[in-house]
Amino acid sequence: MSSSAHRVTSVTSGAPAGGLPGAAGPAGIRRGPGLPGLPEPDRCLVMGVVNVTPDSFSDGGAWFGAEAAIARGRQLAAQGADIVDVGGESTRPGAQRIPADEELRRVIPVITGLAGEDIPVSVDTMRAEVAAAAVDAGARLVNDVSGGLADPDMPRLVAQAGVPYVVMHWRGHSHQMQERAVYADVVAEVCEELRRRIDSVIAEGVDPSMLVVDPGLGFAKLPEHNWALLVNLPRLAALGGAGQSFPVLVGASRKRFLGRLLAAPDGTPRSFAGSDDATVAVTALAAATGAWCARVHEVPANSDAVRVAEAWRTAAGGAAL
Ligand code: PMM
Repeated sequence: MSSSAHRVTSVTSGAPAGGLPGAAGPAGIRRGPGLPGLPEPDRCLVMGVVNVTPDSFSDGGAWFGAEAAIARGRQLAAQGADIVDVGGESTRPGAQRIPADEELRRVIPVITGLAGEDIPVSVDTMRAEVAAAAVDAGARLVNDVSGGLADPDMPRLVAQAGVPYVVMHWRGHSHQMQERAVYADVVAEVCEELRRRIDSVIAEGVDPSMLVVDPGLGFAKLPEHNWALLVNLPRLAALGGAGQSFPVLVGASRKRFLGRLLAAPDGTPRSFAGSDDATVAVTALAAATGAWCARVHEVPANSDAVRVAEAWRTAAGGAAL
C-alpha cells in the first residue's frame, strides 16, 4: 500500500458535526480536512475497484469468487490504492438486480478479508442490509450509486453507523437508466437533484461532514452529459453552499463514453481495458481540479496521475487548472 494510505484520518478528528470540509475556490475545489477512518486527502485519493460479479460493467467475471477478489484487492492496495471498493451487484446498463442474500454472499467475505489486513474498504451497494453487514465486517465508507433512492433505509443506516457516505447522482436502476438520460441543462439538473438528495439524507440524520458527492458518470448520462459534468466538478462541490464544499468522487474508469471517444475510424468503440489510458487522463484533470477521489479499475498509472496533478495544483497555488 502507498505510504499515504497509512495516514488515516482519526474517527474523532473529522470536521465538526454540521460543518462541511473545505471551501470552493473560484476555479477549482479547495481540499478539506478529510473523512473519518479514511486516508488524509493531501492529494486526490485513488479508489481501486473490485467487482465481485460475473457480469460487471467493465471487468465482469475477472474477480468472481472470494479468494480471487481478496487477492485482487490486496494487489490494488499494494499498487497504491488508498481505498478498495468492493461491489457485488453489476450496474452496467440493462443489468437485472440480484437478491440481497446473493449480494451479501459475494461481498462480505471479501470485505472481511481485506479489512482484516487493515486495507481501507468501501462497499458499493444500494442496499441498507448489505451496507450494515459490510460496516460490521470492517467497511469504512458506504458507496451508494443511488444516493439513498434505491433503499429508503439506507440514509438512517449510514447515520447510525457514522461512516462517510457517497451520494451519487442517479435516476433509476440499470434497466431504465438509459431512457432517462434527458436533460435541458445537465449540470443544473444534476446539481439540483443531488442537492435534494443531500437535504434528504441530512434530514434523516447523516452528518454533512460525512458526505461525498459524485456526478454518476454514465448513469443516465450520454457522453456529452459526462463531459459537461466533468468540467463543472466545482459546482457539485459547492452544493454545500456558503462557500463550503463537499468532497467529489469521480468514476470515469473504463466507461463507455471513453470507449466512444477513442472509437476506431469505422466507429467500433475502444475496449474497456483499451480505455485505461484515457481514464488516467480524466483522473489527472479531475485531480488537478481538486477532486477528492478517483474510482479506477487499474491503479498504478492513476496513482502516478494524482501525484502529477497535485504538483500541478501546488504550483498553481492550490486552486486548480
Ligand atoms: N460506477 C460504477 C459502479 N460504482 N460508484 C461511484 N461512486 N461512482 C461511479 O461512477 C460508479 C460507482 C460502474 O462502473 P463499474 O461497473 O465498471 O465498476
